[in-house]
Amino acid sequence: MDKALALASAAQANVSPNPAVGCVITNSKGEVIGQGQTQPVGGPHAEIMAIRDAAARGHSLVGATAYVTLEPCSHHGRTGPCCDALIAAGIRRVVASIADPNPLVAGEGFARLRAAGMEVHVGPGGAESRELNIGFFSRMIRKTPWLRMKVAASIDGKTALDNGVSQWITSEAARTDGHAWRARASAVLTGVGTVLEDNPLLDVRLVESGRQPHLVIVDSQLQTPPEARLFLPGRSVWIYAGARSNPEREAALKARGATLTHLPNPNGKVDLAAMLADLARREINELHVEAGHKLNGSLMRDGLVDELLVYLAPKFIGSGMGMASHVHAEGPLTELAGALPLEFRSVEMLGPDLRIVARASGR
Ligand code: AOF
Ligand code: ZN
Repeated sequence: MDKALALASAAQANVSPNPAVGCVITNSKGEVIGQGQTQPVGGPHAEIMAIRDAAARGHSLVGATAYVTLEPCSHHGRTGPCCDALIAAGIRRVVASIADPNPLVAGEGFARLRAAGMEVHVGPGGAESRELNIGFFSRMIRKTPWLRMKVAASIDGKTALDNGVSQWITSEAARTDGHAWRARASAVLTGVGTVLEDNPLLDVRLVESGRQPHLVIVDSQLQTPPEARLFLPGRSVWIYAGARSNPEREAALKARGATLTHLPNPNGKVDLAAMLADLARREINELHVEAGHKLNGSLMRDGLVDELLVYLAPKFIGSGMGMASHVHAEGPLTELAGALPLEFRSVEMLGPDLRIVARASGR
C-alpha cells in the first residue's frame, strides 16, 4: 500500500478534479505484477492502468490482489467502472485505503466487489489517502473546496511595508515551494486589490506541471483591467463580482475569456461562502488563496479558511501590514479567548525561511 500511496502522491498535481489514486497488483506469491496511477481527467483510473500494466508484462491476474488507495468506482463517469474491470480480470482480493466519498460510489464499489465473491479489506493507508485528496473529500462531503491560504511574512508577521512593497519578503526556495502548492490546487484565488497592485500572473512556473490551475478573482466592483497579465492563453479566469454591473467592462473581460458571475451579499460585495459553494459545483477541490490582507481578513472572519501555509522570513520589518485585517467583525480583540484557534501540522526549513502549515481546529 505504501507503493500505491507513493503512486497516488506522484499523480496529485495532474488529476484535478479527480482524486489522486494509486494501485499495485500482486500475485499469490506477493510479487508486484502491475501498477498504475490516476491519469489526467477523462483518462483511465489507477486500477485500469495497473491491470493494463500487468497485461503488458504478460501476467495473468487470476487470483491476484489489488492494493488501491481509494474504493474502486462503480459508476459510469467520464470513464467506466473500475469494479467491473477488477472482477473481469479475475482478481480475488482487493485491499483499499478508504471509501470513495463521491455519492455516486460511496460503498457501492465495495458492495459490487463482494457480491462478485471478492475478498475486500478496507483501511490500510486511509489517513494518508484522505490527506492526499483533502480537497476532493471536502468537495464531496462539505460541498465546499478545501481553502488553503498562503502567506509570506517577516518573522513579525508583516506581509508588506506600509507603502505596499512586498516583493520579495521570502526566498526563492520558499517561492518555489509555493508554486508546488499552487500546482496541486484546482484553482488559485486572489482579490482585485492584488491584481491592481502587483499585476501578478499567479500561474505555476517554478515547478514542472502538466496543467495550470484555474484563476479566481474576487472583484466586487469589476475593476480587473482587461489588459492584466493574468489572462494567459488557455487558462480559465473566473471573476466573481458583487451587485454593481458595468456592461462595458464586462464585455471587455469576457472578450479576454473571463467567466463572470455576480454573487452579491446584502452589502453589494461578493458573498464569499456562496462563491465557495459555486466553486465546488465547478469541481474545485483545493483552493489556493494568495491575496492581500483585506480579502484574507474577510475569509478568516467568515470562518472559511481551512489551512494556513505560512512562509516566514528571518527579517524584522517592524511597521507595515499584517497577514489579515478586520478578522473580527466586532472590532479589535480584547480577550485572547476570541482568537481563531489553529493547530500546527508541520514546520520545515526552506533555504533561509520557515514553512509552517497550520489547520483551523476541527477541520
Ligand atoms: C477509481 N480510481 O483512480 C479514481 C477514482 O469521471 P470519471 O469516470 O473519471 O470518474 C471520476 C470519479 O471516480 C471521481 O469523482 C471519484 O469518485 C472516482 N475516482 N476512482 O476507482 C481512480 N481517480
Ligand atoms: Zn474507477
